[in-house]
Amino acid sequence: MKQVTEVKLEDAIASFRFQGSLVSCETYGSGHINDTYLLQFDAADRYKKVILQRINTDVFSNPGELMENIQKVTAYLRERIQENGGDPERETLNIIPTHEGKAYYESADKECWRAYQFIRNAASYDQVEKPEHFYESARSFGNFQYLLADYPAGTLHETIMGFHDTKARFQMFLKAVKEDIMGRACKAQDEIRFLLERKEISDCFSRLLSRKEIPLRVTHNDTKLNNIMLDKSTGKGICVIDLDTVMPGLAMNDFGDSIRFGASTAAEDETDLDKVSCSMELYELYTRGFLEGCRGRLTPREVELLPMGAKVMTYECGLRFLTDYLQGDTYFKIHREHHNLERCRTQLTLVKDMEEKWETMQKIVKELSNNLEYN
Ligand code: ADP
Ligand code: GN1
Ligand code: MG
Repeated sequence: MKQVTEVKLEDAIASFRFQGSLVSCETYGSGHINDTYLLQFDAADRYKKVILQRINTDVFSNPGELMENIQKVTAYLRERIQENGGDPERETLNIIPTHEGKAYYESADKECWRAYQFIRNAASYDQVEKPEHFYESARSFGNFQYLLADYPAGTLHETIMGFHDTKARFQMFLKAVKEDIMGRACKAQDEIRFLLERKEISDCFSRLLSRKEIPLRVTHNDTKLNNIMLDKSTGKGICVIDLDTVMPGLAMNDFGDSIRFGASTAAEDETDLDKVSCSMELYELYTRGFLEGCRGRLTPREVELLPMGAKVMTYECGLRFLTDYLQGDTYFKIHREHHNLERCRTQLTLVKDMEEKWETMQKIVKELSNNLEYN
């Protein structure tokens, strides 16, 4: 992606129906994909703070379809939230239109921008600071499944083809190793071997899908802890954000991606691997919250496969970080030279740890699902 210049930013800001005059504009958040800005206006109205994002069009090649998905899903969520007596201004994303009434702005040089109302008095976390936060994120992601359970998944666009097709990701990884365009494969021999030895993890869900043992649902597909806003006063999960990857997917992957990120005892890019493990306390807490949030909408087979979702998503993320490292860091934003290799290493450490804790992980899901009144 090209750099955002001040001129581009000003042009984007001038294109939306913001009210008041701009007081400040700063880069915001720690996402790996889009460029996010927090804007402040001095108007005494509800758009006082605004989130402005440049959509990464290298990653999302069809921003029109992407925003159509987000418009449809947020409109649907708005109705469900209202029916349940909630506050749609805080409990789902609210798009601020352009002056022309469009959901996003496309500049002359084809850069795409969108804006959301800022969710007040809420925070997102890059790591679990309090276990309750993780539990709350689980309830919110589970509730997201619950609210969207009857949404016709086939009507949504696939914003990234084969996003969680782990089998296809494995093939891309093999290609990257073979081509080794940066000459970096020699630095990642152990990691490459680790992934090759566990190829069967990459096949698991595609096999079950083809046998129709598991359903395709509307899923979030990027269920990192920092994609949930928690109320600063009550600590309650209020809103699921970062809806770019909402599309047909697997419930186990939504569960699994949260575990991969949030149940880890260390940051995704921790370099001291002794600090990295999958906390069974956090895993149990998340499982409880997720099952409660889903309120019985998962099939018994899906519930049984939740631990597998954690392993698959962690393995897949390791594959993706390493593939990007081998291909010259063109996908994930990096902040130091071997960042993607370091990220890959934490993921593989987690996979190994999950293998060692496998029986416990299965037991926890079994016991909680037997005990919960919904399952
Ligand atoms: P990315 O795809 O790069 O991860 P996100 O959409 O997750 O981008 O946004 C990055 C961060 O910006 C989030 O983690 C969150 O802290 C903040 N953020 C995003 N949308 C909102 C919003 N509507 N209100 C308040 N904060 C937001
Ligand atoms: C990216 O955008 P962000 O930072 O929430 C990525 C996820 C990865 C994650 C790893 C669209 O998420 O798939 O799991 O980084 N999003 C996309 O941290 O590729
Ligand atoms: Mg995000």
